[in-house]
Amino acid sequence: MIRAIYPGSFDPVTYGHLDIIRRSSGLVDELIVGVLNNNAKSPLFSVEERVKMLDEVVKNLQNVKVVPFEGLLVEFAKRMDARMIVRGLRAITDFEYELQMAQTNQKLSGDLETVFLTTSLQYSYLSSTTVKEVAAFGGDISQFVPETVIDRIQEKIKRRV
Ligand code: COD
Repeated sequence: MIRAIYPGSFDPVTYGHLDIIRRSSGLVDELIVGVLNNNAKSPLFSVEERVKMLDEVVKNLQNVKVVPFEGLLVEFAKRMDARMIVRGLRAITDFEYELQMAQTNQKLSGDLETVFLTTSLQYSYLSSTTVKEVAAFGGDISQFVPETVIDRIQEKIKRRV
């Protein structure tokens, strides 16, 4: 039985994340999408909101579960009894951070492996940060995020102004 964790901020979930979730869930028995609860990062969405949006968009994937976590990823993986971490790689700029994180997690845990899926070409430019920026300036984000995210992001941005 292979249980993997796909951890992230998902602030908010984008089609790029969803693509990694779909593809990796086909490679393992169970995929846990781990949503970091870390207010130090000042997320646009609370962890409850991020989990809810993810739950809605993965509801058709039978072997995917969305679970919030706090603290170290290696501790979360231990609690979930998972020995594989899934991460997505876009450009070379992701690589340095991802390598450092994978090696740190391996050192801390001893047996946690990180598996990287390269981004699909059509999502290689996409990030939660750019989605928030486009939305803040009134741009169309419908090609970047699932429908459930669009209304919520616009509502948030209106309230922040
Ligand atoms: N195409 C493919 N992959 C993508 C795309 C895209 N368009 N967009 C994002 N991704 C990938 C990212 O590369 C990443 O692998 C994943 O999706 C999630 O992305 P984000 O931005 O939502 O999440 P991050 O990178 O902010 O998540 C960081 C963690 C929460 C995993 C990390 O901070 C963490 O583990 N924190 C817990 C504390 C800890 O253990 N720290 C020590 C580790 S060094």
